[in-house]
Amino acid sequence: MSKLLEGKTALILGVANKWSLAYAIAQAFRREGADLILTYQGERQEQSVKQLAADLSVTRVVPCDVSQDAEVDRLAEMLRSEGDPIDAIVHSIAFANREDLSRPFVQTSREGYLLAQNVSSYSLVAVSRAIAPLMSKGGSILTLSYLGAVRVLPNYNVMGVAKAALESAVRYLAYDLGPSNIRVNAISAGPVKTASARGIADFNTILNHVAARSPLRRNTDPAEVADAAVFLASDLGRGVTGNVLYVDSGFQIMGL
Ligand code: IMJ
Repeated sequence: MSKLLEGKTALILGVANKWSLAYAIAQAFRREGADLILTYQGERQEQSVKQLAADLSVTRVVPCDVSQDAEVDRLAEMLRSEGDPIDAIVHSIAFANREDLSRPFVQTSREGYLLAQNVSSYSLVAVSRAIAPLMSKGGSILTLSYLGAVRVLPNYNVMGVAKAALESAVRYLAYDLGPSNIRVNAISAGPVKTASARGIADFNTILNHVAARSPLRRNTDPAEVADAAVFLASDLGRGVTGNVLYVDSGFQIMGL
């Protein structure tokens, strides 16, 4: 079978290290023949993301702090000047203050709430608005969510509210961009031990719980998330927009 993303160019935001879901997605997109552009946030990540890009034979690596409109605009301008249409965007970015992921949610400050919304939810709107004009052949925008958007998961707190807004933004963006044949979806991944899970209280307990109770009786492998991302970015996903696809060993269907 021919490669699913041959001839397509994808922008991937959120590769931080080799455990990142965005990195697994980048690997799968390369396997399927896509050209990639990776972004990183700040100088602290520059060298490590450039090394990962080299490992993927990706030459285009651009800084972009998605909380800064000017940086999002600069990214779009750079892509526009290269002239290549963009076919896919993968948004795999979230941030909340660490204290807000451990104290009771009711104690969330206005500042902490807005920070989580800004980086984890509004950034999808900002990136979509800036890059959609470059998706001249239509395209696929994908973001990453988590079950905490729709259920209460202890400690997920302000991130759950941000992911709820993110999933709603997926639907409104899908409606707005549908006439341009740009599809917008989320993958809600089961828990994976990435840098985003580091230091989260009882994370191993959560992994063990999912492995014991989910229909597939195991945890989510980043490669499974990545293959679903390939589907959504490819022509195979052409009828799917505004959706949240659970790639979670089936855990989400369980009551008790
Ligand atoms: C995060 C917090 C609490 C429970 C959690 C998570 N579970 C999972 C995560 C069960 C799977 C990871 N996740 C889905 C996230 O969206 C994490 C976001 C995040 C993580 C951190 C840690 C370091 C920090 N800020 C963060 N902001 C967002 O300082």
